[in-house]
Amino acid sequence: MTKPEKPMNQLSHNDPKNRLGWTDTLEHRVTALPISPHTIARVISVQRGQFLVSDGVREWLCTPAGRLKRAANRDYPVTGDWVTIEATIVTGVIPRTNFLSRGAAGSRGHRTDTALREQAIAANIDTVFIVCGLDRDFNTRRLERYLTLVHNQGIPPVVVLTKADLHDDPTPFLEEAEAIAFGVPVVMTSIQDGRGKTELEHWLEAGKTVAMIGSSGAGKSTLANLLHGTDIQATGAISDSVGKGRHTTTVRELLRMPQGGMLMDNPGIREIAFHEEGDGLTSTFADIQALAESCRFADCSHEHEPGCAVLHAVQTGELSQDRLDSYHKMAKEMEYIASRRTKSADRVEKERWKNVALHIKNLKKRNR
Ligand SMILES: Nc1nc2c(ncn2[C@@H]2O[C@H](COP(=O)(O)OP(=O)(O)O)[C@@H](O)[C@H]2O)c(=O)[nH]1
Ligand SMILES: [Mg+2]
Ligand SMILES: [Zn+2]
Repeated sequence: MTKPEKPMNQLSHNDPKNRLGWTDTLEHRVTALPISPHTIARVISVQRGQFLVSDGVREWLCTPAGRLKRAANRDYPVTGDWVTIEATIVTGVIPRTNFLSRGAAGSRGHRTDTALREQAIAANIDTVFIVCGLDRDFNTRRLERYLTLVHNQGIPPVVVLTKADLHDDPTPFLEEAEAIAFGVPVVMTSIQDGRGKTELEHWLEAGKTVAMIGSSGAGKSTLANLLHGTDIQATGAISDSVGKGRHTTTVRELLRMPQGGMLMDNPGIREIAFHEEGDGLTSTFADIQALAESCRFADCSHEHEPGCAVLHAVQTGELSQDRLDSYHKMAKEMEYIASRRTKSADRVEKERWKNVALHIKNLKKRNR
C-alpha cells in the first residue's frame, strides 16, 4: 500500500524554513508557481553583489543570475527576500509581502530623477522598529519622516526610544514622541537596566520579521544584543570600522532571535525618500487631517487660505509651526513624485523639445 500524499497546500510543520519566518501565506503563494520547495532560501545579507542565504539548516554564499543583474532596482534581491536557488545562484525573487525602499544616495529632498529611482532595501517585514536615541539623536521632525515612510509602505511601526538611562526622568521624551506618533506604540529601552525588552519581545514571536531603522549610533545593534541576550552584533566604534570595510567577515543583517522571530539590523537605510503614493501622511499627521475637516475650503492647502482651521490652530498654539512646516515639506515631496509618475513619456519628450526650440530661438536672438 502506498502512503497517502501530503496535501499540496499544507504548511509542513517541520519545514526548517519556518524558523526563518516562512508562513502559510508564502507557502500558498509558491504552490501556485512552478517552484520546488527545496530550492527556497532567505537572504540574510547582501554584500558587494553576493548574497548570504539560509534555508533554516545551512547558510551559504550565492551570486545573482544574469537575469537578476539586469533587473530593475526594485526587483533585485534584498535582505529579507525569499529567493529561489540553484546551487549557488539566486535565480528569482518570490513575490514580496512588502518592502522598505530608499532613493539613490544623496537624493533626499533633491528634485532630481535619482530621487525616483526606487531601490528596495529590505523585504517581507511584519513590524518596523523606528529606533531613536534619547541623546542628540532625538528629533521629532525626523521621527515624523520615518513614521510617514513606514506608514506609506503599509507596515506597522513601533517607536523605540533607546538610552533612557541618560535621563533621570525620560518621560517628557516619551510624551513628546507619543504626541506625534498617534496610537503607534512607543517603548523606552536601556542597555543599563534592560527596560523595554519584554514589551518588544512581543513583536518577535515565531514567524515574524522585525526591521530596525534609525540613524547610525541610535542604538540598533545594542538593542539587537539586548533582545538576543548575547553580543551577536558589533556596536559603537567596532561597528563603524566594519562599515569602513576594515573587517572582512560577512555582516549578518537578518538575525534569528531566541523569541522565534527574525530581527533585521541596519538594512542600509540612511537616506529616506518617498516613493509610494501611500497614505503615510494621513496616518502620521492625523491631527492636521482632523483640523482640516473644519477648513472653509475642501481643497485648502493650509498655506494662506481664509478660514483655514489648521493655520488658526497654529495661531492659538494648538499646533506647532514646526510640525506644520514638516507636513508641508513632505506633502510637496510626495506631490512632486506623484506628478513625475503620472507625467507620460511623451509629455516629457515634448517638454524636452520645447526647451530645445527655446534654446534655438535664444541663439538666433543673440546672433541677430
Ligand atoms: N547609555 C546608553 N548607551 C547606549 C544604549 N544603547 C546604545 N548605547 C550606545 O550608543 C552607541 C551606538 O550604539 P549602536 O548599537 O552601535 O548603534 P547603531 O549604529 O544604531 O547600531 C554605543 O556606544 C552604545 O554603547 C543605552 O541604552 N544606554
Ligand atoms: Mg549598528
Ligand atoms: Zn486649511
